[in-house]
Amino acid sequence: MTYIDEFPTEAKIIRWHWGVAFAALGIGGLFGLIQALFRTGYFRDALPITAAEYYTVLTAHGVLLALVFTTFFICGMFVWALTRSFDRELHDARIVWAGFASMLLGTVLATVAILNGFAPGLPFSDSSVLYTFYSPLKAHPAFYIGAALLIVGSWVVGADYFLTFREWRADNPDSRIPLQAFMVLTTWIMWYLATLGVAVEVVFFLIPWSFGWIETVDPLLTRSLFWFFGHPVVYFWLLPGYVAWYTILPKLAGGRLLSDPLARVVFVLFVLLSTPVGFHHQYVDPGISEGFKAIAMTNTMMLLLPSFLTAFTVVASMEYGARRRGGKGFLKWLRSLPWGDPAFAGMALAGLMFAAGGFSGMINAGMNINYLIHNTIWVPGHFHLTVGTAFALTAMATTYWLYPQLTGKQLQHRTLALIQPYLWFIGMTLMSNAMHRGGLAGIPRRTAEPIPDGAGAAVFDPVFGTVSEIQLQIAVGATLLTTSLALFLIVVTGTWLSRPRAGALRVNGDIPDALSGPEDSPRVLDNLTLWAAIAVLLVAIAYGFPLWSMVADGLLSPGSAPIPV
Ligand code: CU1
Repeated sequence: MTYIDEFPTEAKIIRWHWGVAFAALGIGGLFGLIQALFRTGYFRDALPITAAEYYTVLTAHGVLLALVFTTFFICGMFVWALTRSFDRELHDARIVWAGFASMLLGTVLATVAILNGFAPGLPFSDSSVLYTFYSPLKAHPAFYIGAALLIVGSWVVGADYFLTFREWRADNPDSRIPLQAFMVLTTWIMWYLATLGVAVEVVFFLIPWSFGWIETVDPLLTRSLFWFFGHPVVYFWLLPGYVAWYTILPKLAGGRLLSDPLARVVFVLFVLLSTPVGFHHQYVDPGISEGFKAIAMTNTMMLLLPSFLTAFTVVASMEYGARRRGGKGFLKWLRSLPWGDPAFAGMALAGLMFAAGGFSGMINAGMNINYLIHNTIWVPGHFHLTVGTAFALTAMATTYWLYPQLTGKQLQHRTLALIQPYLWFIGMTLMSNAMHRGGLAGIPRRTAEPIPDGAGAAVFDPVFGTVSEIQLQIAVGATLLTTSLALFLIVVTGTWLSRPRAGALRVNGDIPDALSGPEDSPRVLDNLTLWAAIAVLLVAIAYGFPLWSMVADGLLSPGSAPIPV
């Protein structure tokens, strides 16, 4: 049975979520190309934007891709993972539709507010505050209300996940939570905890401030509340990628997941450690004690553990699949993997790039080495490997496999679908590598101006390459990435518009059991309340005192109390 036959309502819900996600992906991706060409100086004069509008384009790119595309894609994908693994319908589909409506309204409001930046004077203009929206940059209230509706909508969707879980639990009091459902629920526990920070920032400070109801806000406090959310949001992006790598990828490789218990441990570690780390984005902020920055650094480094466990488990599962397909040798088995399958190739290449992103992430997280790259183009170089590839490319690969099951249609333009992940891989290698090198040489992030050729030549050459070489690689990389994105959208649109084929050509959506199943792990792993409680406790330890010291001198005080030595 294909998913759509068994769960027609849910399949429709997912298609709508993904429709919005892919529209955001197309528009946001195009803005990315404009931005890359403008700031590297290629066709700068031919592009229809000014230096001021660069920040409108930058904000739209970040919001549409990092916040809108991700959230809609994930909310939809998790409906599939939950209902498939529970083998039951949603508790109440209307709840998810209500969440979807809220997210869509929020997206429209925020996008209009951002795009009005092209026409100063329109009622909603002046919202080029970037996707990291903290004070002192101030947007129109419509932007903040839009952001709030997007987040609240995702909470509502998640509520239905938990209601579905409760219903399933009542019918299966002694069963272990199926792995995919476990992953969905733990990710959402983390999401509820993480979004509290940004919700407080937006609802209590930024919205009243942008309406003029309060005159000042404390920039340090609102930044800290943003980054309370701003780090765990990267795991909100990453964990759905892990869901695909743990559950779909081993099957595509021709094998089975090596260990279900290890996968559970990984997700529990993310619940515990994702949030009490946000201060690693604020190493250069005054007003936060070094000790609390050091705690954040330690927790961040601990987060490497679940990612290393994932690398081990996923690669081992792929090797198992390759050997079952006849692969031999120490590394020769790699050749037996199905590199001609776009879904497999996309996920495997995304995983490979994520390893590189993990290494540059360690440098971001190191308290002293971070100073070298802070606010440089290294940082977007890093997160284009993580959210921009580990998540985005995995999402596209997942679509190649899952979309036919949601529509009863056959994937169209298979050749284009196969070229797409490789093109993404090449484009991202060029762009991200050049951004990392440029950042090391001191090129700042968030600037509209290209670096003049020859500037700081002594710093660049020969270690980092010349400025013009770095800018060229960024421009070529961004062009290849946008081409790859266009291929993806052609494949999906072509599939969407094609006629359904009865029976035959359908994808087998079953997911084989793990080699080592849940029965090999202690039951306490499934105690979601316990892990949520410990996570809250860790957040209280990491954030309680610093946040208290920020509000002790007055909630809206723009200054910060000096730290006693
Ligand atoms: Cu972070």
